[in-house]
Amino acid sequence: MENATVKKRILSGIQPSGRLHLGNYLGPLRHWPEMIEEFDCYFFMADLHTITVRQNPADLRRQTLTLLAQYIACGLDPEKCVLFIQSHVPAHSQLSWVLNCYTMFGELSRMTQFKDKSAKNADNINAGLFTYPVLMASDILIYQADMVPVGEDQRQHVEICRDIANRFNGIYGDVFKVPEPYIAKVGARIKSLSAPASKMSKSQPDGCVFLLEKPEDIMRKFKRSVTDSDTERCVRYDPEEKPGVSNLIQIYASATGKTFDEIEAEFDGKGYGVFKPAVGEAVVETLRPIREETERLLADKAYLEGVYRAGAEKAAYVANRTLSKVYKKVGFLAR
Ligand code: ATP
Ligand code: LTN
Repeated sequence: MENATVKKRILSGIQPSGRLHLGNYLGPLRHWPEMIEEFDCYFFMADLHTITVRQNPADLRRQTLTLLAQYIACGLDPEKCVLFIQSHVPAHSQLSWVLNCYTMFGELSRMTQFKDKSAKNADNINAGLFTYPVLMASDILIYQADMVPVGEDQRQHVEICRDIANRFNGIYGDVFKVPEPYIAKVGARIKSLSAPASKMSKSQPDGCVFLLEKPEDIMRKFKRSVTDSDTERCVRYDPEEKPGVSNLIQIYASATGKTFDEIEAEFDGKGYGVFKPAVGEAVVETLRPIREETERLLADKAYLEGVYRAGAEKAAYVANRTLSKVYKKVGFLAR
């Protein structure tokens, strides 16, 4: 048995669709390294998902390798978890076709991300954008994952994955493990620094802090960050009345491990002019070792190739077992 140690299995991925930002880091990625000691972990670069929006091929290749280097730089030791590139394991796409036939048009039409992304890409509402959640369900179910650590915006995708798994299991018996989302309490929805009503996202670069950004640029973004127009001007966590300040408190809490109460006490009577650069400094110091290690790893392409080749092999072994079981259940004749 490949999973003789009854460790629970964790799986997650991020699209190599651009530069990794502080939301991606503080939401899901920061929590992954803690998991590799205790669980059987699979983390991948979701390149298949990325082409639902048109990409420049050379950029996509570079971004995929950079994302792998960043995974490792954040603490994902390839000796302790499986790191791979989604398109290197064809079983994801193969399962996805099967699960497309067990997913309803109506349920895909209701997905928030589909509605948002089709509004943003009105000239390219392709079928891949529509069936994106089925591919994501396949990513998860093919590894029989127990838990999926993601940011809050991915909760609905894990829910539909559970629905698809339950539907399939209802017809064919217990083929798939039904996964749980794992969404951190602090940091699961980091907001834009320039528009704290919306989530931090690479499509709004001025309010977005990128992991590989220079310290001076990060500091500038924090110093200019939008705080709230209330007269109180104090550092207090209140997401309704003070969304800008509350977002900075969340970021500071995630970067330093301090509680909201400790942060309020630390900046009591000090005002935003002291608070904003302090958050910037904390982020710069958190990201510095990650940036330096990413740059070092990117200079060693042979090492990175070795990591993703070995990862694909381990991942494919597990994935193909589930795929064979599914093919058998639905009635495909064995070769
Ligand atoms: P886009 O900018 O196109 O919306 P993205 O930045 O959200 O993309 P994804 O690849 O979709 O990037 O997300 C990768 C992971 O980061 C997911 O688990 C997602 O939930 C999480 N994530 C993304 N943005 C944030 C955010 N602002 N706060 C917390 N987690 C986030
Ligand atoms: N849709 C995810 C990326 C993703 C993913 C997955 C996350 C693709 N497949 C499987 C967890 C499990 C996103 O972050 N946009």
